[in-house]
Amino acid sequence: MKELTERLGEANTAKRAAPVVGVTPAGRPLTPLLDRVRVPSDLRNFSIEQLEQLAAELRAETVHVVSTTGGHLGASLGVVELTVALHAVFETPVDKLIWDVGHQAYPHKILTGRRDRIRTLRQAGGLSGFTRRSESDYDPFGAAHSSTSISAGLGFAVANELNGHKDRHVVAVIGDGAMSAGMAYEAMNNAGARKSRLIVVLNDN
Ligand SMILES: Cc1ncc(C[n+]2csc(CCOP(=O)(O)OP(=O)(O)O)c2C)c(N)n1
Ligand SMILES: [Mg+2]
Repeated sequence: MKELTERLGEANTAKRAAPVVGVTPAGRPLTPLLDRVRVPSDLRNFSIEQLEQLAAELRAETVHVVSTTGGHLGASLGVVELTVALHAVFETPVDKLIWDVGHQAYPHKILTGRRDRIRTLRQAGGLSGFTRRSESDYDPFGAAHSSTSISAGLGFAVANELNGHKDRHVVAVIGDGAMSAGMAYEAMNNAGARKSRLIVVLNDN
């Protein structure tokens, strides 16, 4: 994980042209790298350049999907690179990744075995517009209500402590809006007092 983190740091400072995504005559994005990813372990040996290209394809696919289903487009677009990076660095689903609310999880769903059903998003009988435990092992916590991710993550972190899983990670991703709620502060207080092994990403968009 350390090595990849360093490589991601280098990528941040590298000056390269933004990746370009082609389209088919029917207007569908051309996604050669995304087509190779069914689950996150498929992208973990990609180079930084490939991960950047993958993110561009994932963004194009998300826009194409939401243009037919509707839904929380902006929140998902804002976490495309973050989604790729988290799944590349952490060993999901053993490491737990918790999206606050879950309305920004469309790219996460595309990368976690649900791309074949992604055009059923928010349709009757289709994929949920939020994370949902019954849908995937990669959704450890279902929400739709905001500001619960830190306390949920703390629950997983304490479970790891009790089970002796010292090397497992728990990551909660929470937005600036969700972070303004009392529940999030209560959870931070609780996690801080316990000195729990928990990573919280503030998505200050
Ligand atoms: C308890 C609760 N109140 C209100 C909502 C409606 N809601 C859904 S997303 C959202 C905004 C979240 O903003 P932020 O956390 O900054 O995430 P962003 O969309 O900016 O990524 C709100 C208020 C909700 N899901 N749950
Ligand atoms: Mg926000």
